[in-house]
Amino acid sequence: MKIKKLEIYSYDLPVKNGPYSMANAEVWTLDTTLVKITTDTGVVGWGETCPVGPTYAEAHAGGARAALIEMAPGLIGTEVLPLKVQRKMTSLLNGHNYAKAAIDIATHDALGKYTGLPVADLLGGAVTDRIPSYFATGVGEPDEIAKLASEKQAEGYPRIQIKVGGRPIEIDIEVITKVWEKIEGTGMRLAVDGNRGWTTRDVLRVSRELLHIPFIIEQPCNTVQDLEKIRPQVQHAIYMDENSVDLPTIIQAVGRELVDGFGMKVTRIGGLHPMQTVRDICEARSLPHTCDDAWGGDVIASACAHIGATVSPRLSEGVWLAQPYIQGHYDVKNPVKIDGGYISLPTGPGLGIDPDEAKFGEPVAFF
Ligand code: 0XW
Ligand code: MG
Repeated sequence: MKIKKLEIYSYDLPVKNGPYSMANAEVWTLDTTLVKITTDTGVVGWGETCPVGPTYAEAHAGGARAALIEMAPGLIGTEVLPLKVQRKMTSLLNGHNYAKAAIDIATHDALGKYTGLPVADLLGGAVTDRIPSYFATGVGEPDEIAKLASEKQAEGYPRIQIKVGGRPIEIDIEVITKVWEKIEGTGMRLAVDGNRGWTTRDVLRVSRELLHIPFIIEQPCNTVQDLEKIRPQVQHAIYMDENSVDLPTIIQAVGRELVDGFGMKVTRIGGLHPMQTVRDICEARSLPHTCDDAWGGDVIASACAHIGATVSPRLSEGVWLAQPYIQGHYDVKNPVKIDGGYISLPTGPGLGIDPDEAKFGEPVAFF
């Protein structure tokens, strides 16, 4: 089975109750990019990539489409097999993993539909059909975030991630303290995510003053060098998120014991094929990790659910979906959503969803 046609769509995803704020980014609306590949067998596959605005990572929506347009002509005729498609993409464009992810996801979807297998089976096999999620708050006032934490705990979420950074550190210390007062003893796990916004000085102070609270610190500072500097000085576990841009960086971080886990995004690493490698490296070293969306709709959400379902339960930090923050679904019959803090694995071959492509209008480019 070979790629016969490739269509690229741009779609404005409506964000509910915006803006969603992080230390270095505010999300009001989202420009997502969808890819549809049609094969010479008639089977189609869908992929998606949705950078969280232009300042969250080294990625933006226009860049995703430009990279896809660069690669598309060379991809026509490629066999619909994940490794072959990845190697072909490498031969056509250096870097731009977040754009390559959309093609990789569409490849898995088409291959699953062709073989009759769910994507989770192509990735080694699901260990659950009820995947834990986690709720991520925005940067907010301490009382407001503590109330939200209580509500999400009552809803059934096994984990909460609170956002910090970009404001006086005293407020961040207060928010962590107040959230813990609400969830202590409930079993809900706590992650504190700086999204690169803290200085190393801030991390040292937070960890020292809140030694009694068992949270993990996610991507507190901007660079790998910052993580190296704080690592021997803090007692809290540290996860890498935005710095884990490619497999060599991850291999180095794991080998040098720089971090205790990862906040991982399927799109940042280049799709489900490299994400599988991340999962296996983490399993070999007993490192917990997430399998996240970088926002987006049902296509990327389903891709994250499928890989998330294959993660060993003791290492699964959950699958984050943008769904609680966005309006509507591409597949209204089988939407991918979080219910009581967990996601049901879509059933059926491939990604298990059937996007209503009328929503996306005319493609912005086709090959
Ligand atoms: C909570 N997330 C997975 C969603 C936002 O895009 C950022 C992110 C994170 O952990 O940084
Ligand atoms: Mg993060």
